[in-house]
Amino acid sequence: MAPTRNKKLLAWVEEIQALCKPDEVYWCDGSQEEYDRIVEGTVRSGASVRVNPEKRPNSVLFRSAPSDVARVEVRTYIASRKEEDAGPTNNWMDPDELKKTMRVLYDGCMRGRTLYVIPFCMGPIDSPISKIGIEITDSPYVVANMEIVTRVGTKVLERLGDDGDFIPCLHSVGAPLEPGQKDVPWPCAPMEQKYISHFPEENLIWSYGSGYGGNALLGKKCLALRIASAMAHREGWMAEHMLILRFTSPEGRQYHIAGAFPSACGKTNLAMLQPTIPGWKAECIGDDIAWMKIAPDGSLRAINPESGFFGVAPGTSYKSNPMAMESIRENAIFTNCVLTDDHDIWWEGMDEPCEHGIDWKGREWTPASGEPGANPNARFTAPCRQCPIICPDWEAPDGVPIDIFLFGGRRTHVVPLVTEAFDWDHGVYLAATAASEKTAAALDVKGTIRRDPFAMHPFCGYNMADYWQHWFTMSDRLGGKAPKIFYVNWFRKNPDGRWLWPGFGENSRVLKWMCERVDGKAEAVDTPIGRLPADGALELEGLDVSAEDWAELLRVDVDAWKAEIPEVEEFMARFGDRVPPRMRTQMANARKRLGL
Ligand code: O2Y
Ligand code: MN
Repeated sequence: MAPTRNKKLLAWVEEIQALCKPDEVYWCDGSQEEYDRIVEGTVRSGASVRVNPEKRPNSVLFRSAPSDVARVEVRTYIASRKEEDAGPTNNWMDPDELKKTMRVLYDGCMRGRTLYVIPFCMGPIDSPISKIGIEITDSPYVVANMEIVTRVGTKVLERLGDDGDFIPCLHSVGAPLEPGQKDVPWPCAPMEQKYISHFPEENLIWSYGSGYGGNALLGKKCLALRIASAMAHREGWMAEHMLILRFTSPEGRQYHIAGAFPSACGKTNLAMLQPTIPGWKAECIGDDIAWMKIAPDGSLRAINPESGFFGVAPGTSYKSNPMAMESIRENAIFTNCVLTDDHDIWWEGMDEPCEHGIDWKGREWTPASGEPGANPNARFTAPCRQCPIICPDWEAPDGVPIDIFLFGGRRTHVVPLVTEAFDWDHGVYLAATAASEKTAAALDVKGTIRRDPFAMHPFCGYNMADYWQHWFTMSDRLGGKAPKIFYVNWFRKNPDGRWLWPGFGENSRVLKWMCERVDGKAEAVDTPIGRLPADGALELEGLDVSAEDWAELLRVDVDAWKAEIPEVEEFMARFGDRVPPRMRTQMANARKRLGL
């Protein structure tokens, strides 16, 4: 029997059951017993392998189909009534047409499978900022992951009550089973049948054909960013692709920083930063998404809507991110990693080499195999509570007050280590023109540099130009309580291709300068692109960075910036007359300051 009397929910589950025709329906209660049972089921069916419990208790490894390893942006749709409301950065389809196409696919798609109903809450159960979603899926992998990255089960149905509203999220791997047909370890549909569809005007998500990450764990990118960004635009709050961290000075002053970086740019590493500067402390609140609302006192308060990390595995090590490594010591799900001979997991960039194992495609692997053992977008899923530096307030229902917005990207040239925006509008321009070099998180992005405004290019559920206007409007409402805006680039190289900045814990030096700027305690100099640290203002003591490298890290190559202007303007032109007048003013100011 269904564990709810919520009429909308009961009617929706009945409708989807009739459409998808599963063998059975299961309502998730979110208990540990349930998680263990579902994971054990995947081990027994051959969908996952248990990791050596003596090394990593209660953890499993999944290997996906080789064609289903990342978000697929070409198959991701924003289906608003008018095409211009989706804007040029989104794939658009008419909602009726898209539903017609997808209904045919959904018809009978869960035959031979169980339909799981996952009631989930994005944000702490007791937070006024949180939202409830219900994911229907036929994938036990999705159930197990959702139980880590969101709050699931009975407590959510209690908050929902008999009349509460929720965001329906329908997911199927798109691989029905004929009677007697044996399942494969990772069922999914061919690329041309995959659809990751969003209906922002009716707060609805339909995903079909992929079982992987952002395509399938619908609370994450689909709800908490694409649908939530459209809701936030309508309702006057913010849903952002941002980490949240607390940075505390030796005197005990707390600063809260929200930072947006494109996928796979070291966001999780920064969220779990261990400062090298004496006396400063960093605590993680979230590594991927921030929801922010203006509080009655006028401050902007942020929550992490998630309860778990879904981090990029390759490159994560005790050297690059010891806190992430500690977070995955137990109760973790691994996807597309190497299984070592002693049944632990491994990936490229881990501290110790691996001499032999089974690769992410299930084949014997050695370093001589000529291919990476782990997929470049291999992932770990682990509860936030397992991070040793999780902030004691990470689940505070009213969130934390944001002092600083940080934007950035991976740029080997041109962009200095840190730039402070002249003011909010200039900060919006810097964030809107942010760019990064290509990553592995999305399968289908071509070219080496991609403009990724606010790191929201793949995740803004409406016209990006209207999103910029929303940022301008928010500053009018925040007034003097608006956070300061900075832009960072940890990845600059010298002409010989050597990294100039050590990064990792040393990034704390840059954060300290920002905090001191907030308090008016550190000097900056004006340049044509923004304010940069004045000589001696950013603490470098004890750091092995030569004077020459430091000068290069902060060098403003006016000619290189000038050279980017036509491409920036071309990018902006794609949005036609939706570009906000305040953005046009910023574009004109940028030209003028460069002497164009
Ligand atoms: O490949 C995927 O489906 C996951 S993408 C992802 C996962 C966690 C955090 N961020 C991202 C992203 O693409 O920004
Ligand atoms: Mn992300």
